[in-house]
Amino acid sequence: MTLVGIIMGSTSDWETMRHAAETLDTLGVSHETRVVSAHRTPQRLYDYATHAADRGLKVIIAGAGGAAHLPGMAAAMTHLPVLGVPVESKALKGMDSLLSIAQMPGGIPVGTLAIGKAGAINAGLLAASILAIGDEALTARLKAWRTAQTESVAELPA
Ligand code: RP5
Repeated sequence: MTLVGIIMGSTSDWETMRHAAETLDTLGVSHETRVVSAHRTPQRLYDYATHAADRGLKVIIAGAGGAAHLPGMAAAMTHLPVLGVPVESKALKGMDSLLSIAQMPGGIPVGTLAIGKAGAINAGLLAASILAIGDEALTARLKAWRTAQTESVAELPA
């Protein structure tokens, strides 16, 4: 069963959002990817968000750049946790995306990550942490990933 849905507003977001997918691949978490634009394909967004839980998805990762209402609109239509990734926009370097995704009025939360690649990687890690609550094997893989990261840090700068 697919556990994580990764949605994004445009194919141009994939260069950022692929890091969420690759992180989930590394941790052995099943996921799917879809281009779902809030303003260009609103019906696709409605169908995806309203059926996500019924289809067995547990977490949604939503990335968007310009007009970054996608994560908030998805969150409005599902009770599943939605993790938002602000994609770096051309005009404002992603600050507009960050503020739009983070500043949800109280009532509909979007767990907002950092702008760009770091945010996409952390969205994958956070989705895995959420799923690991009920999954001992995934917990072990997540801990091993962190141990490997720790061991990869050199003691000397050069
Ligand atoms: C948003 O506008 C997308 O999330 C993307 O970040 C941005 C630009 O989209 P394209 O014009 O590259 O399709 O909807």
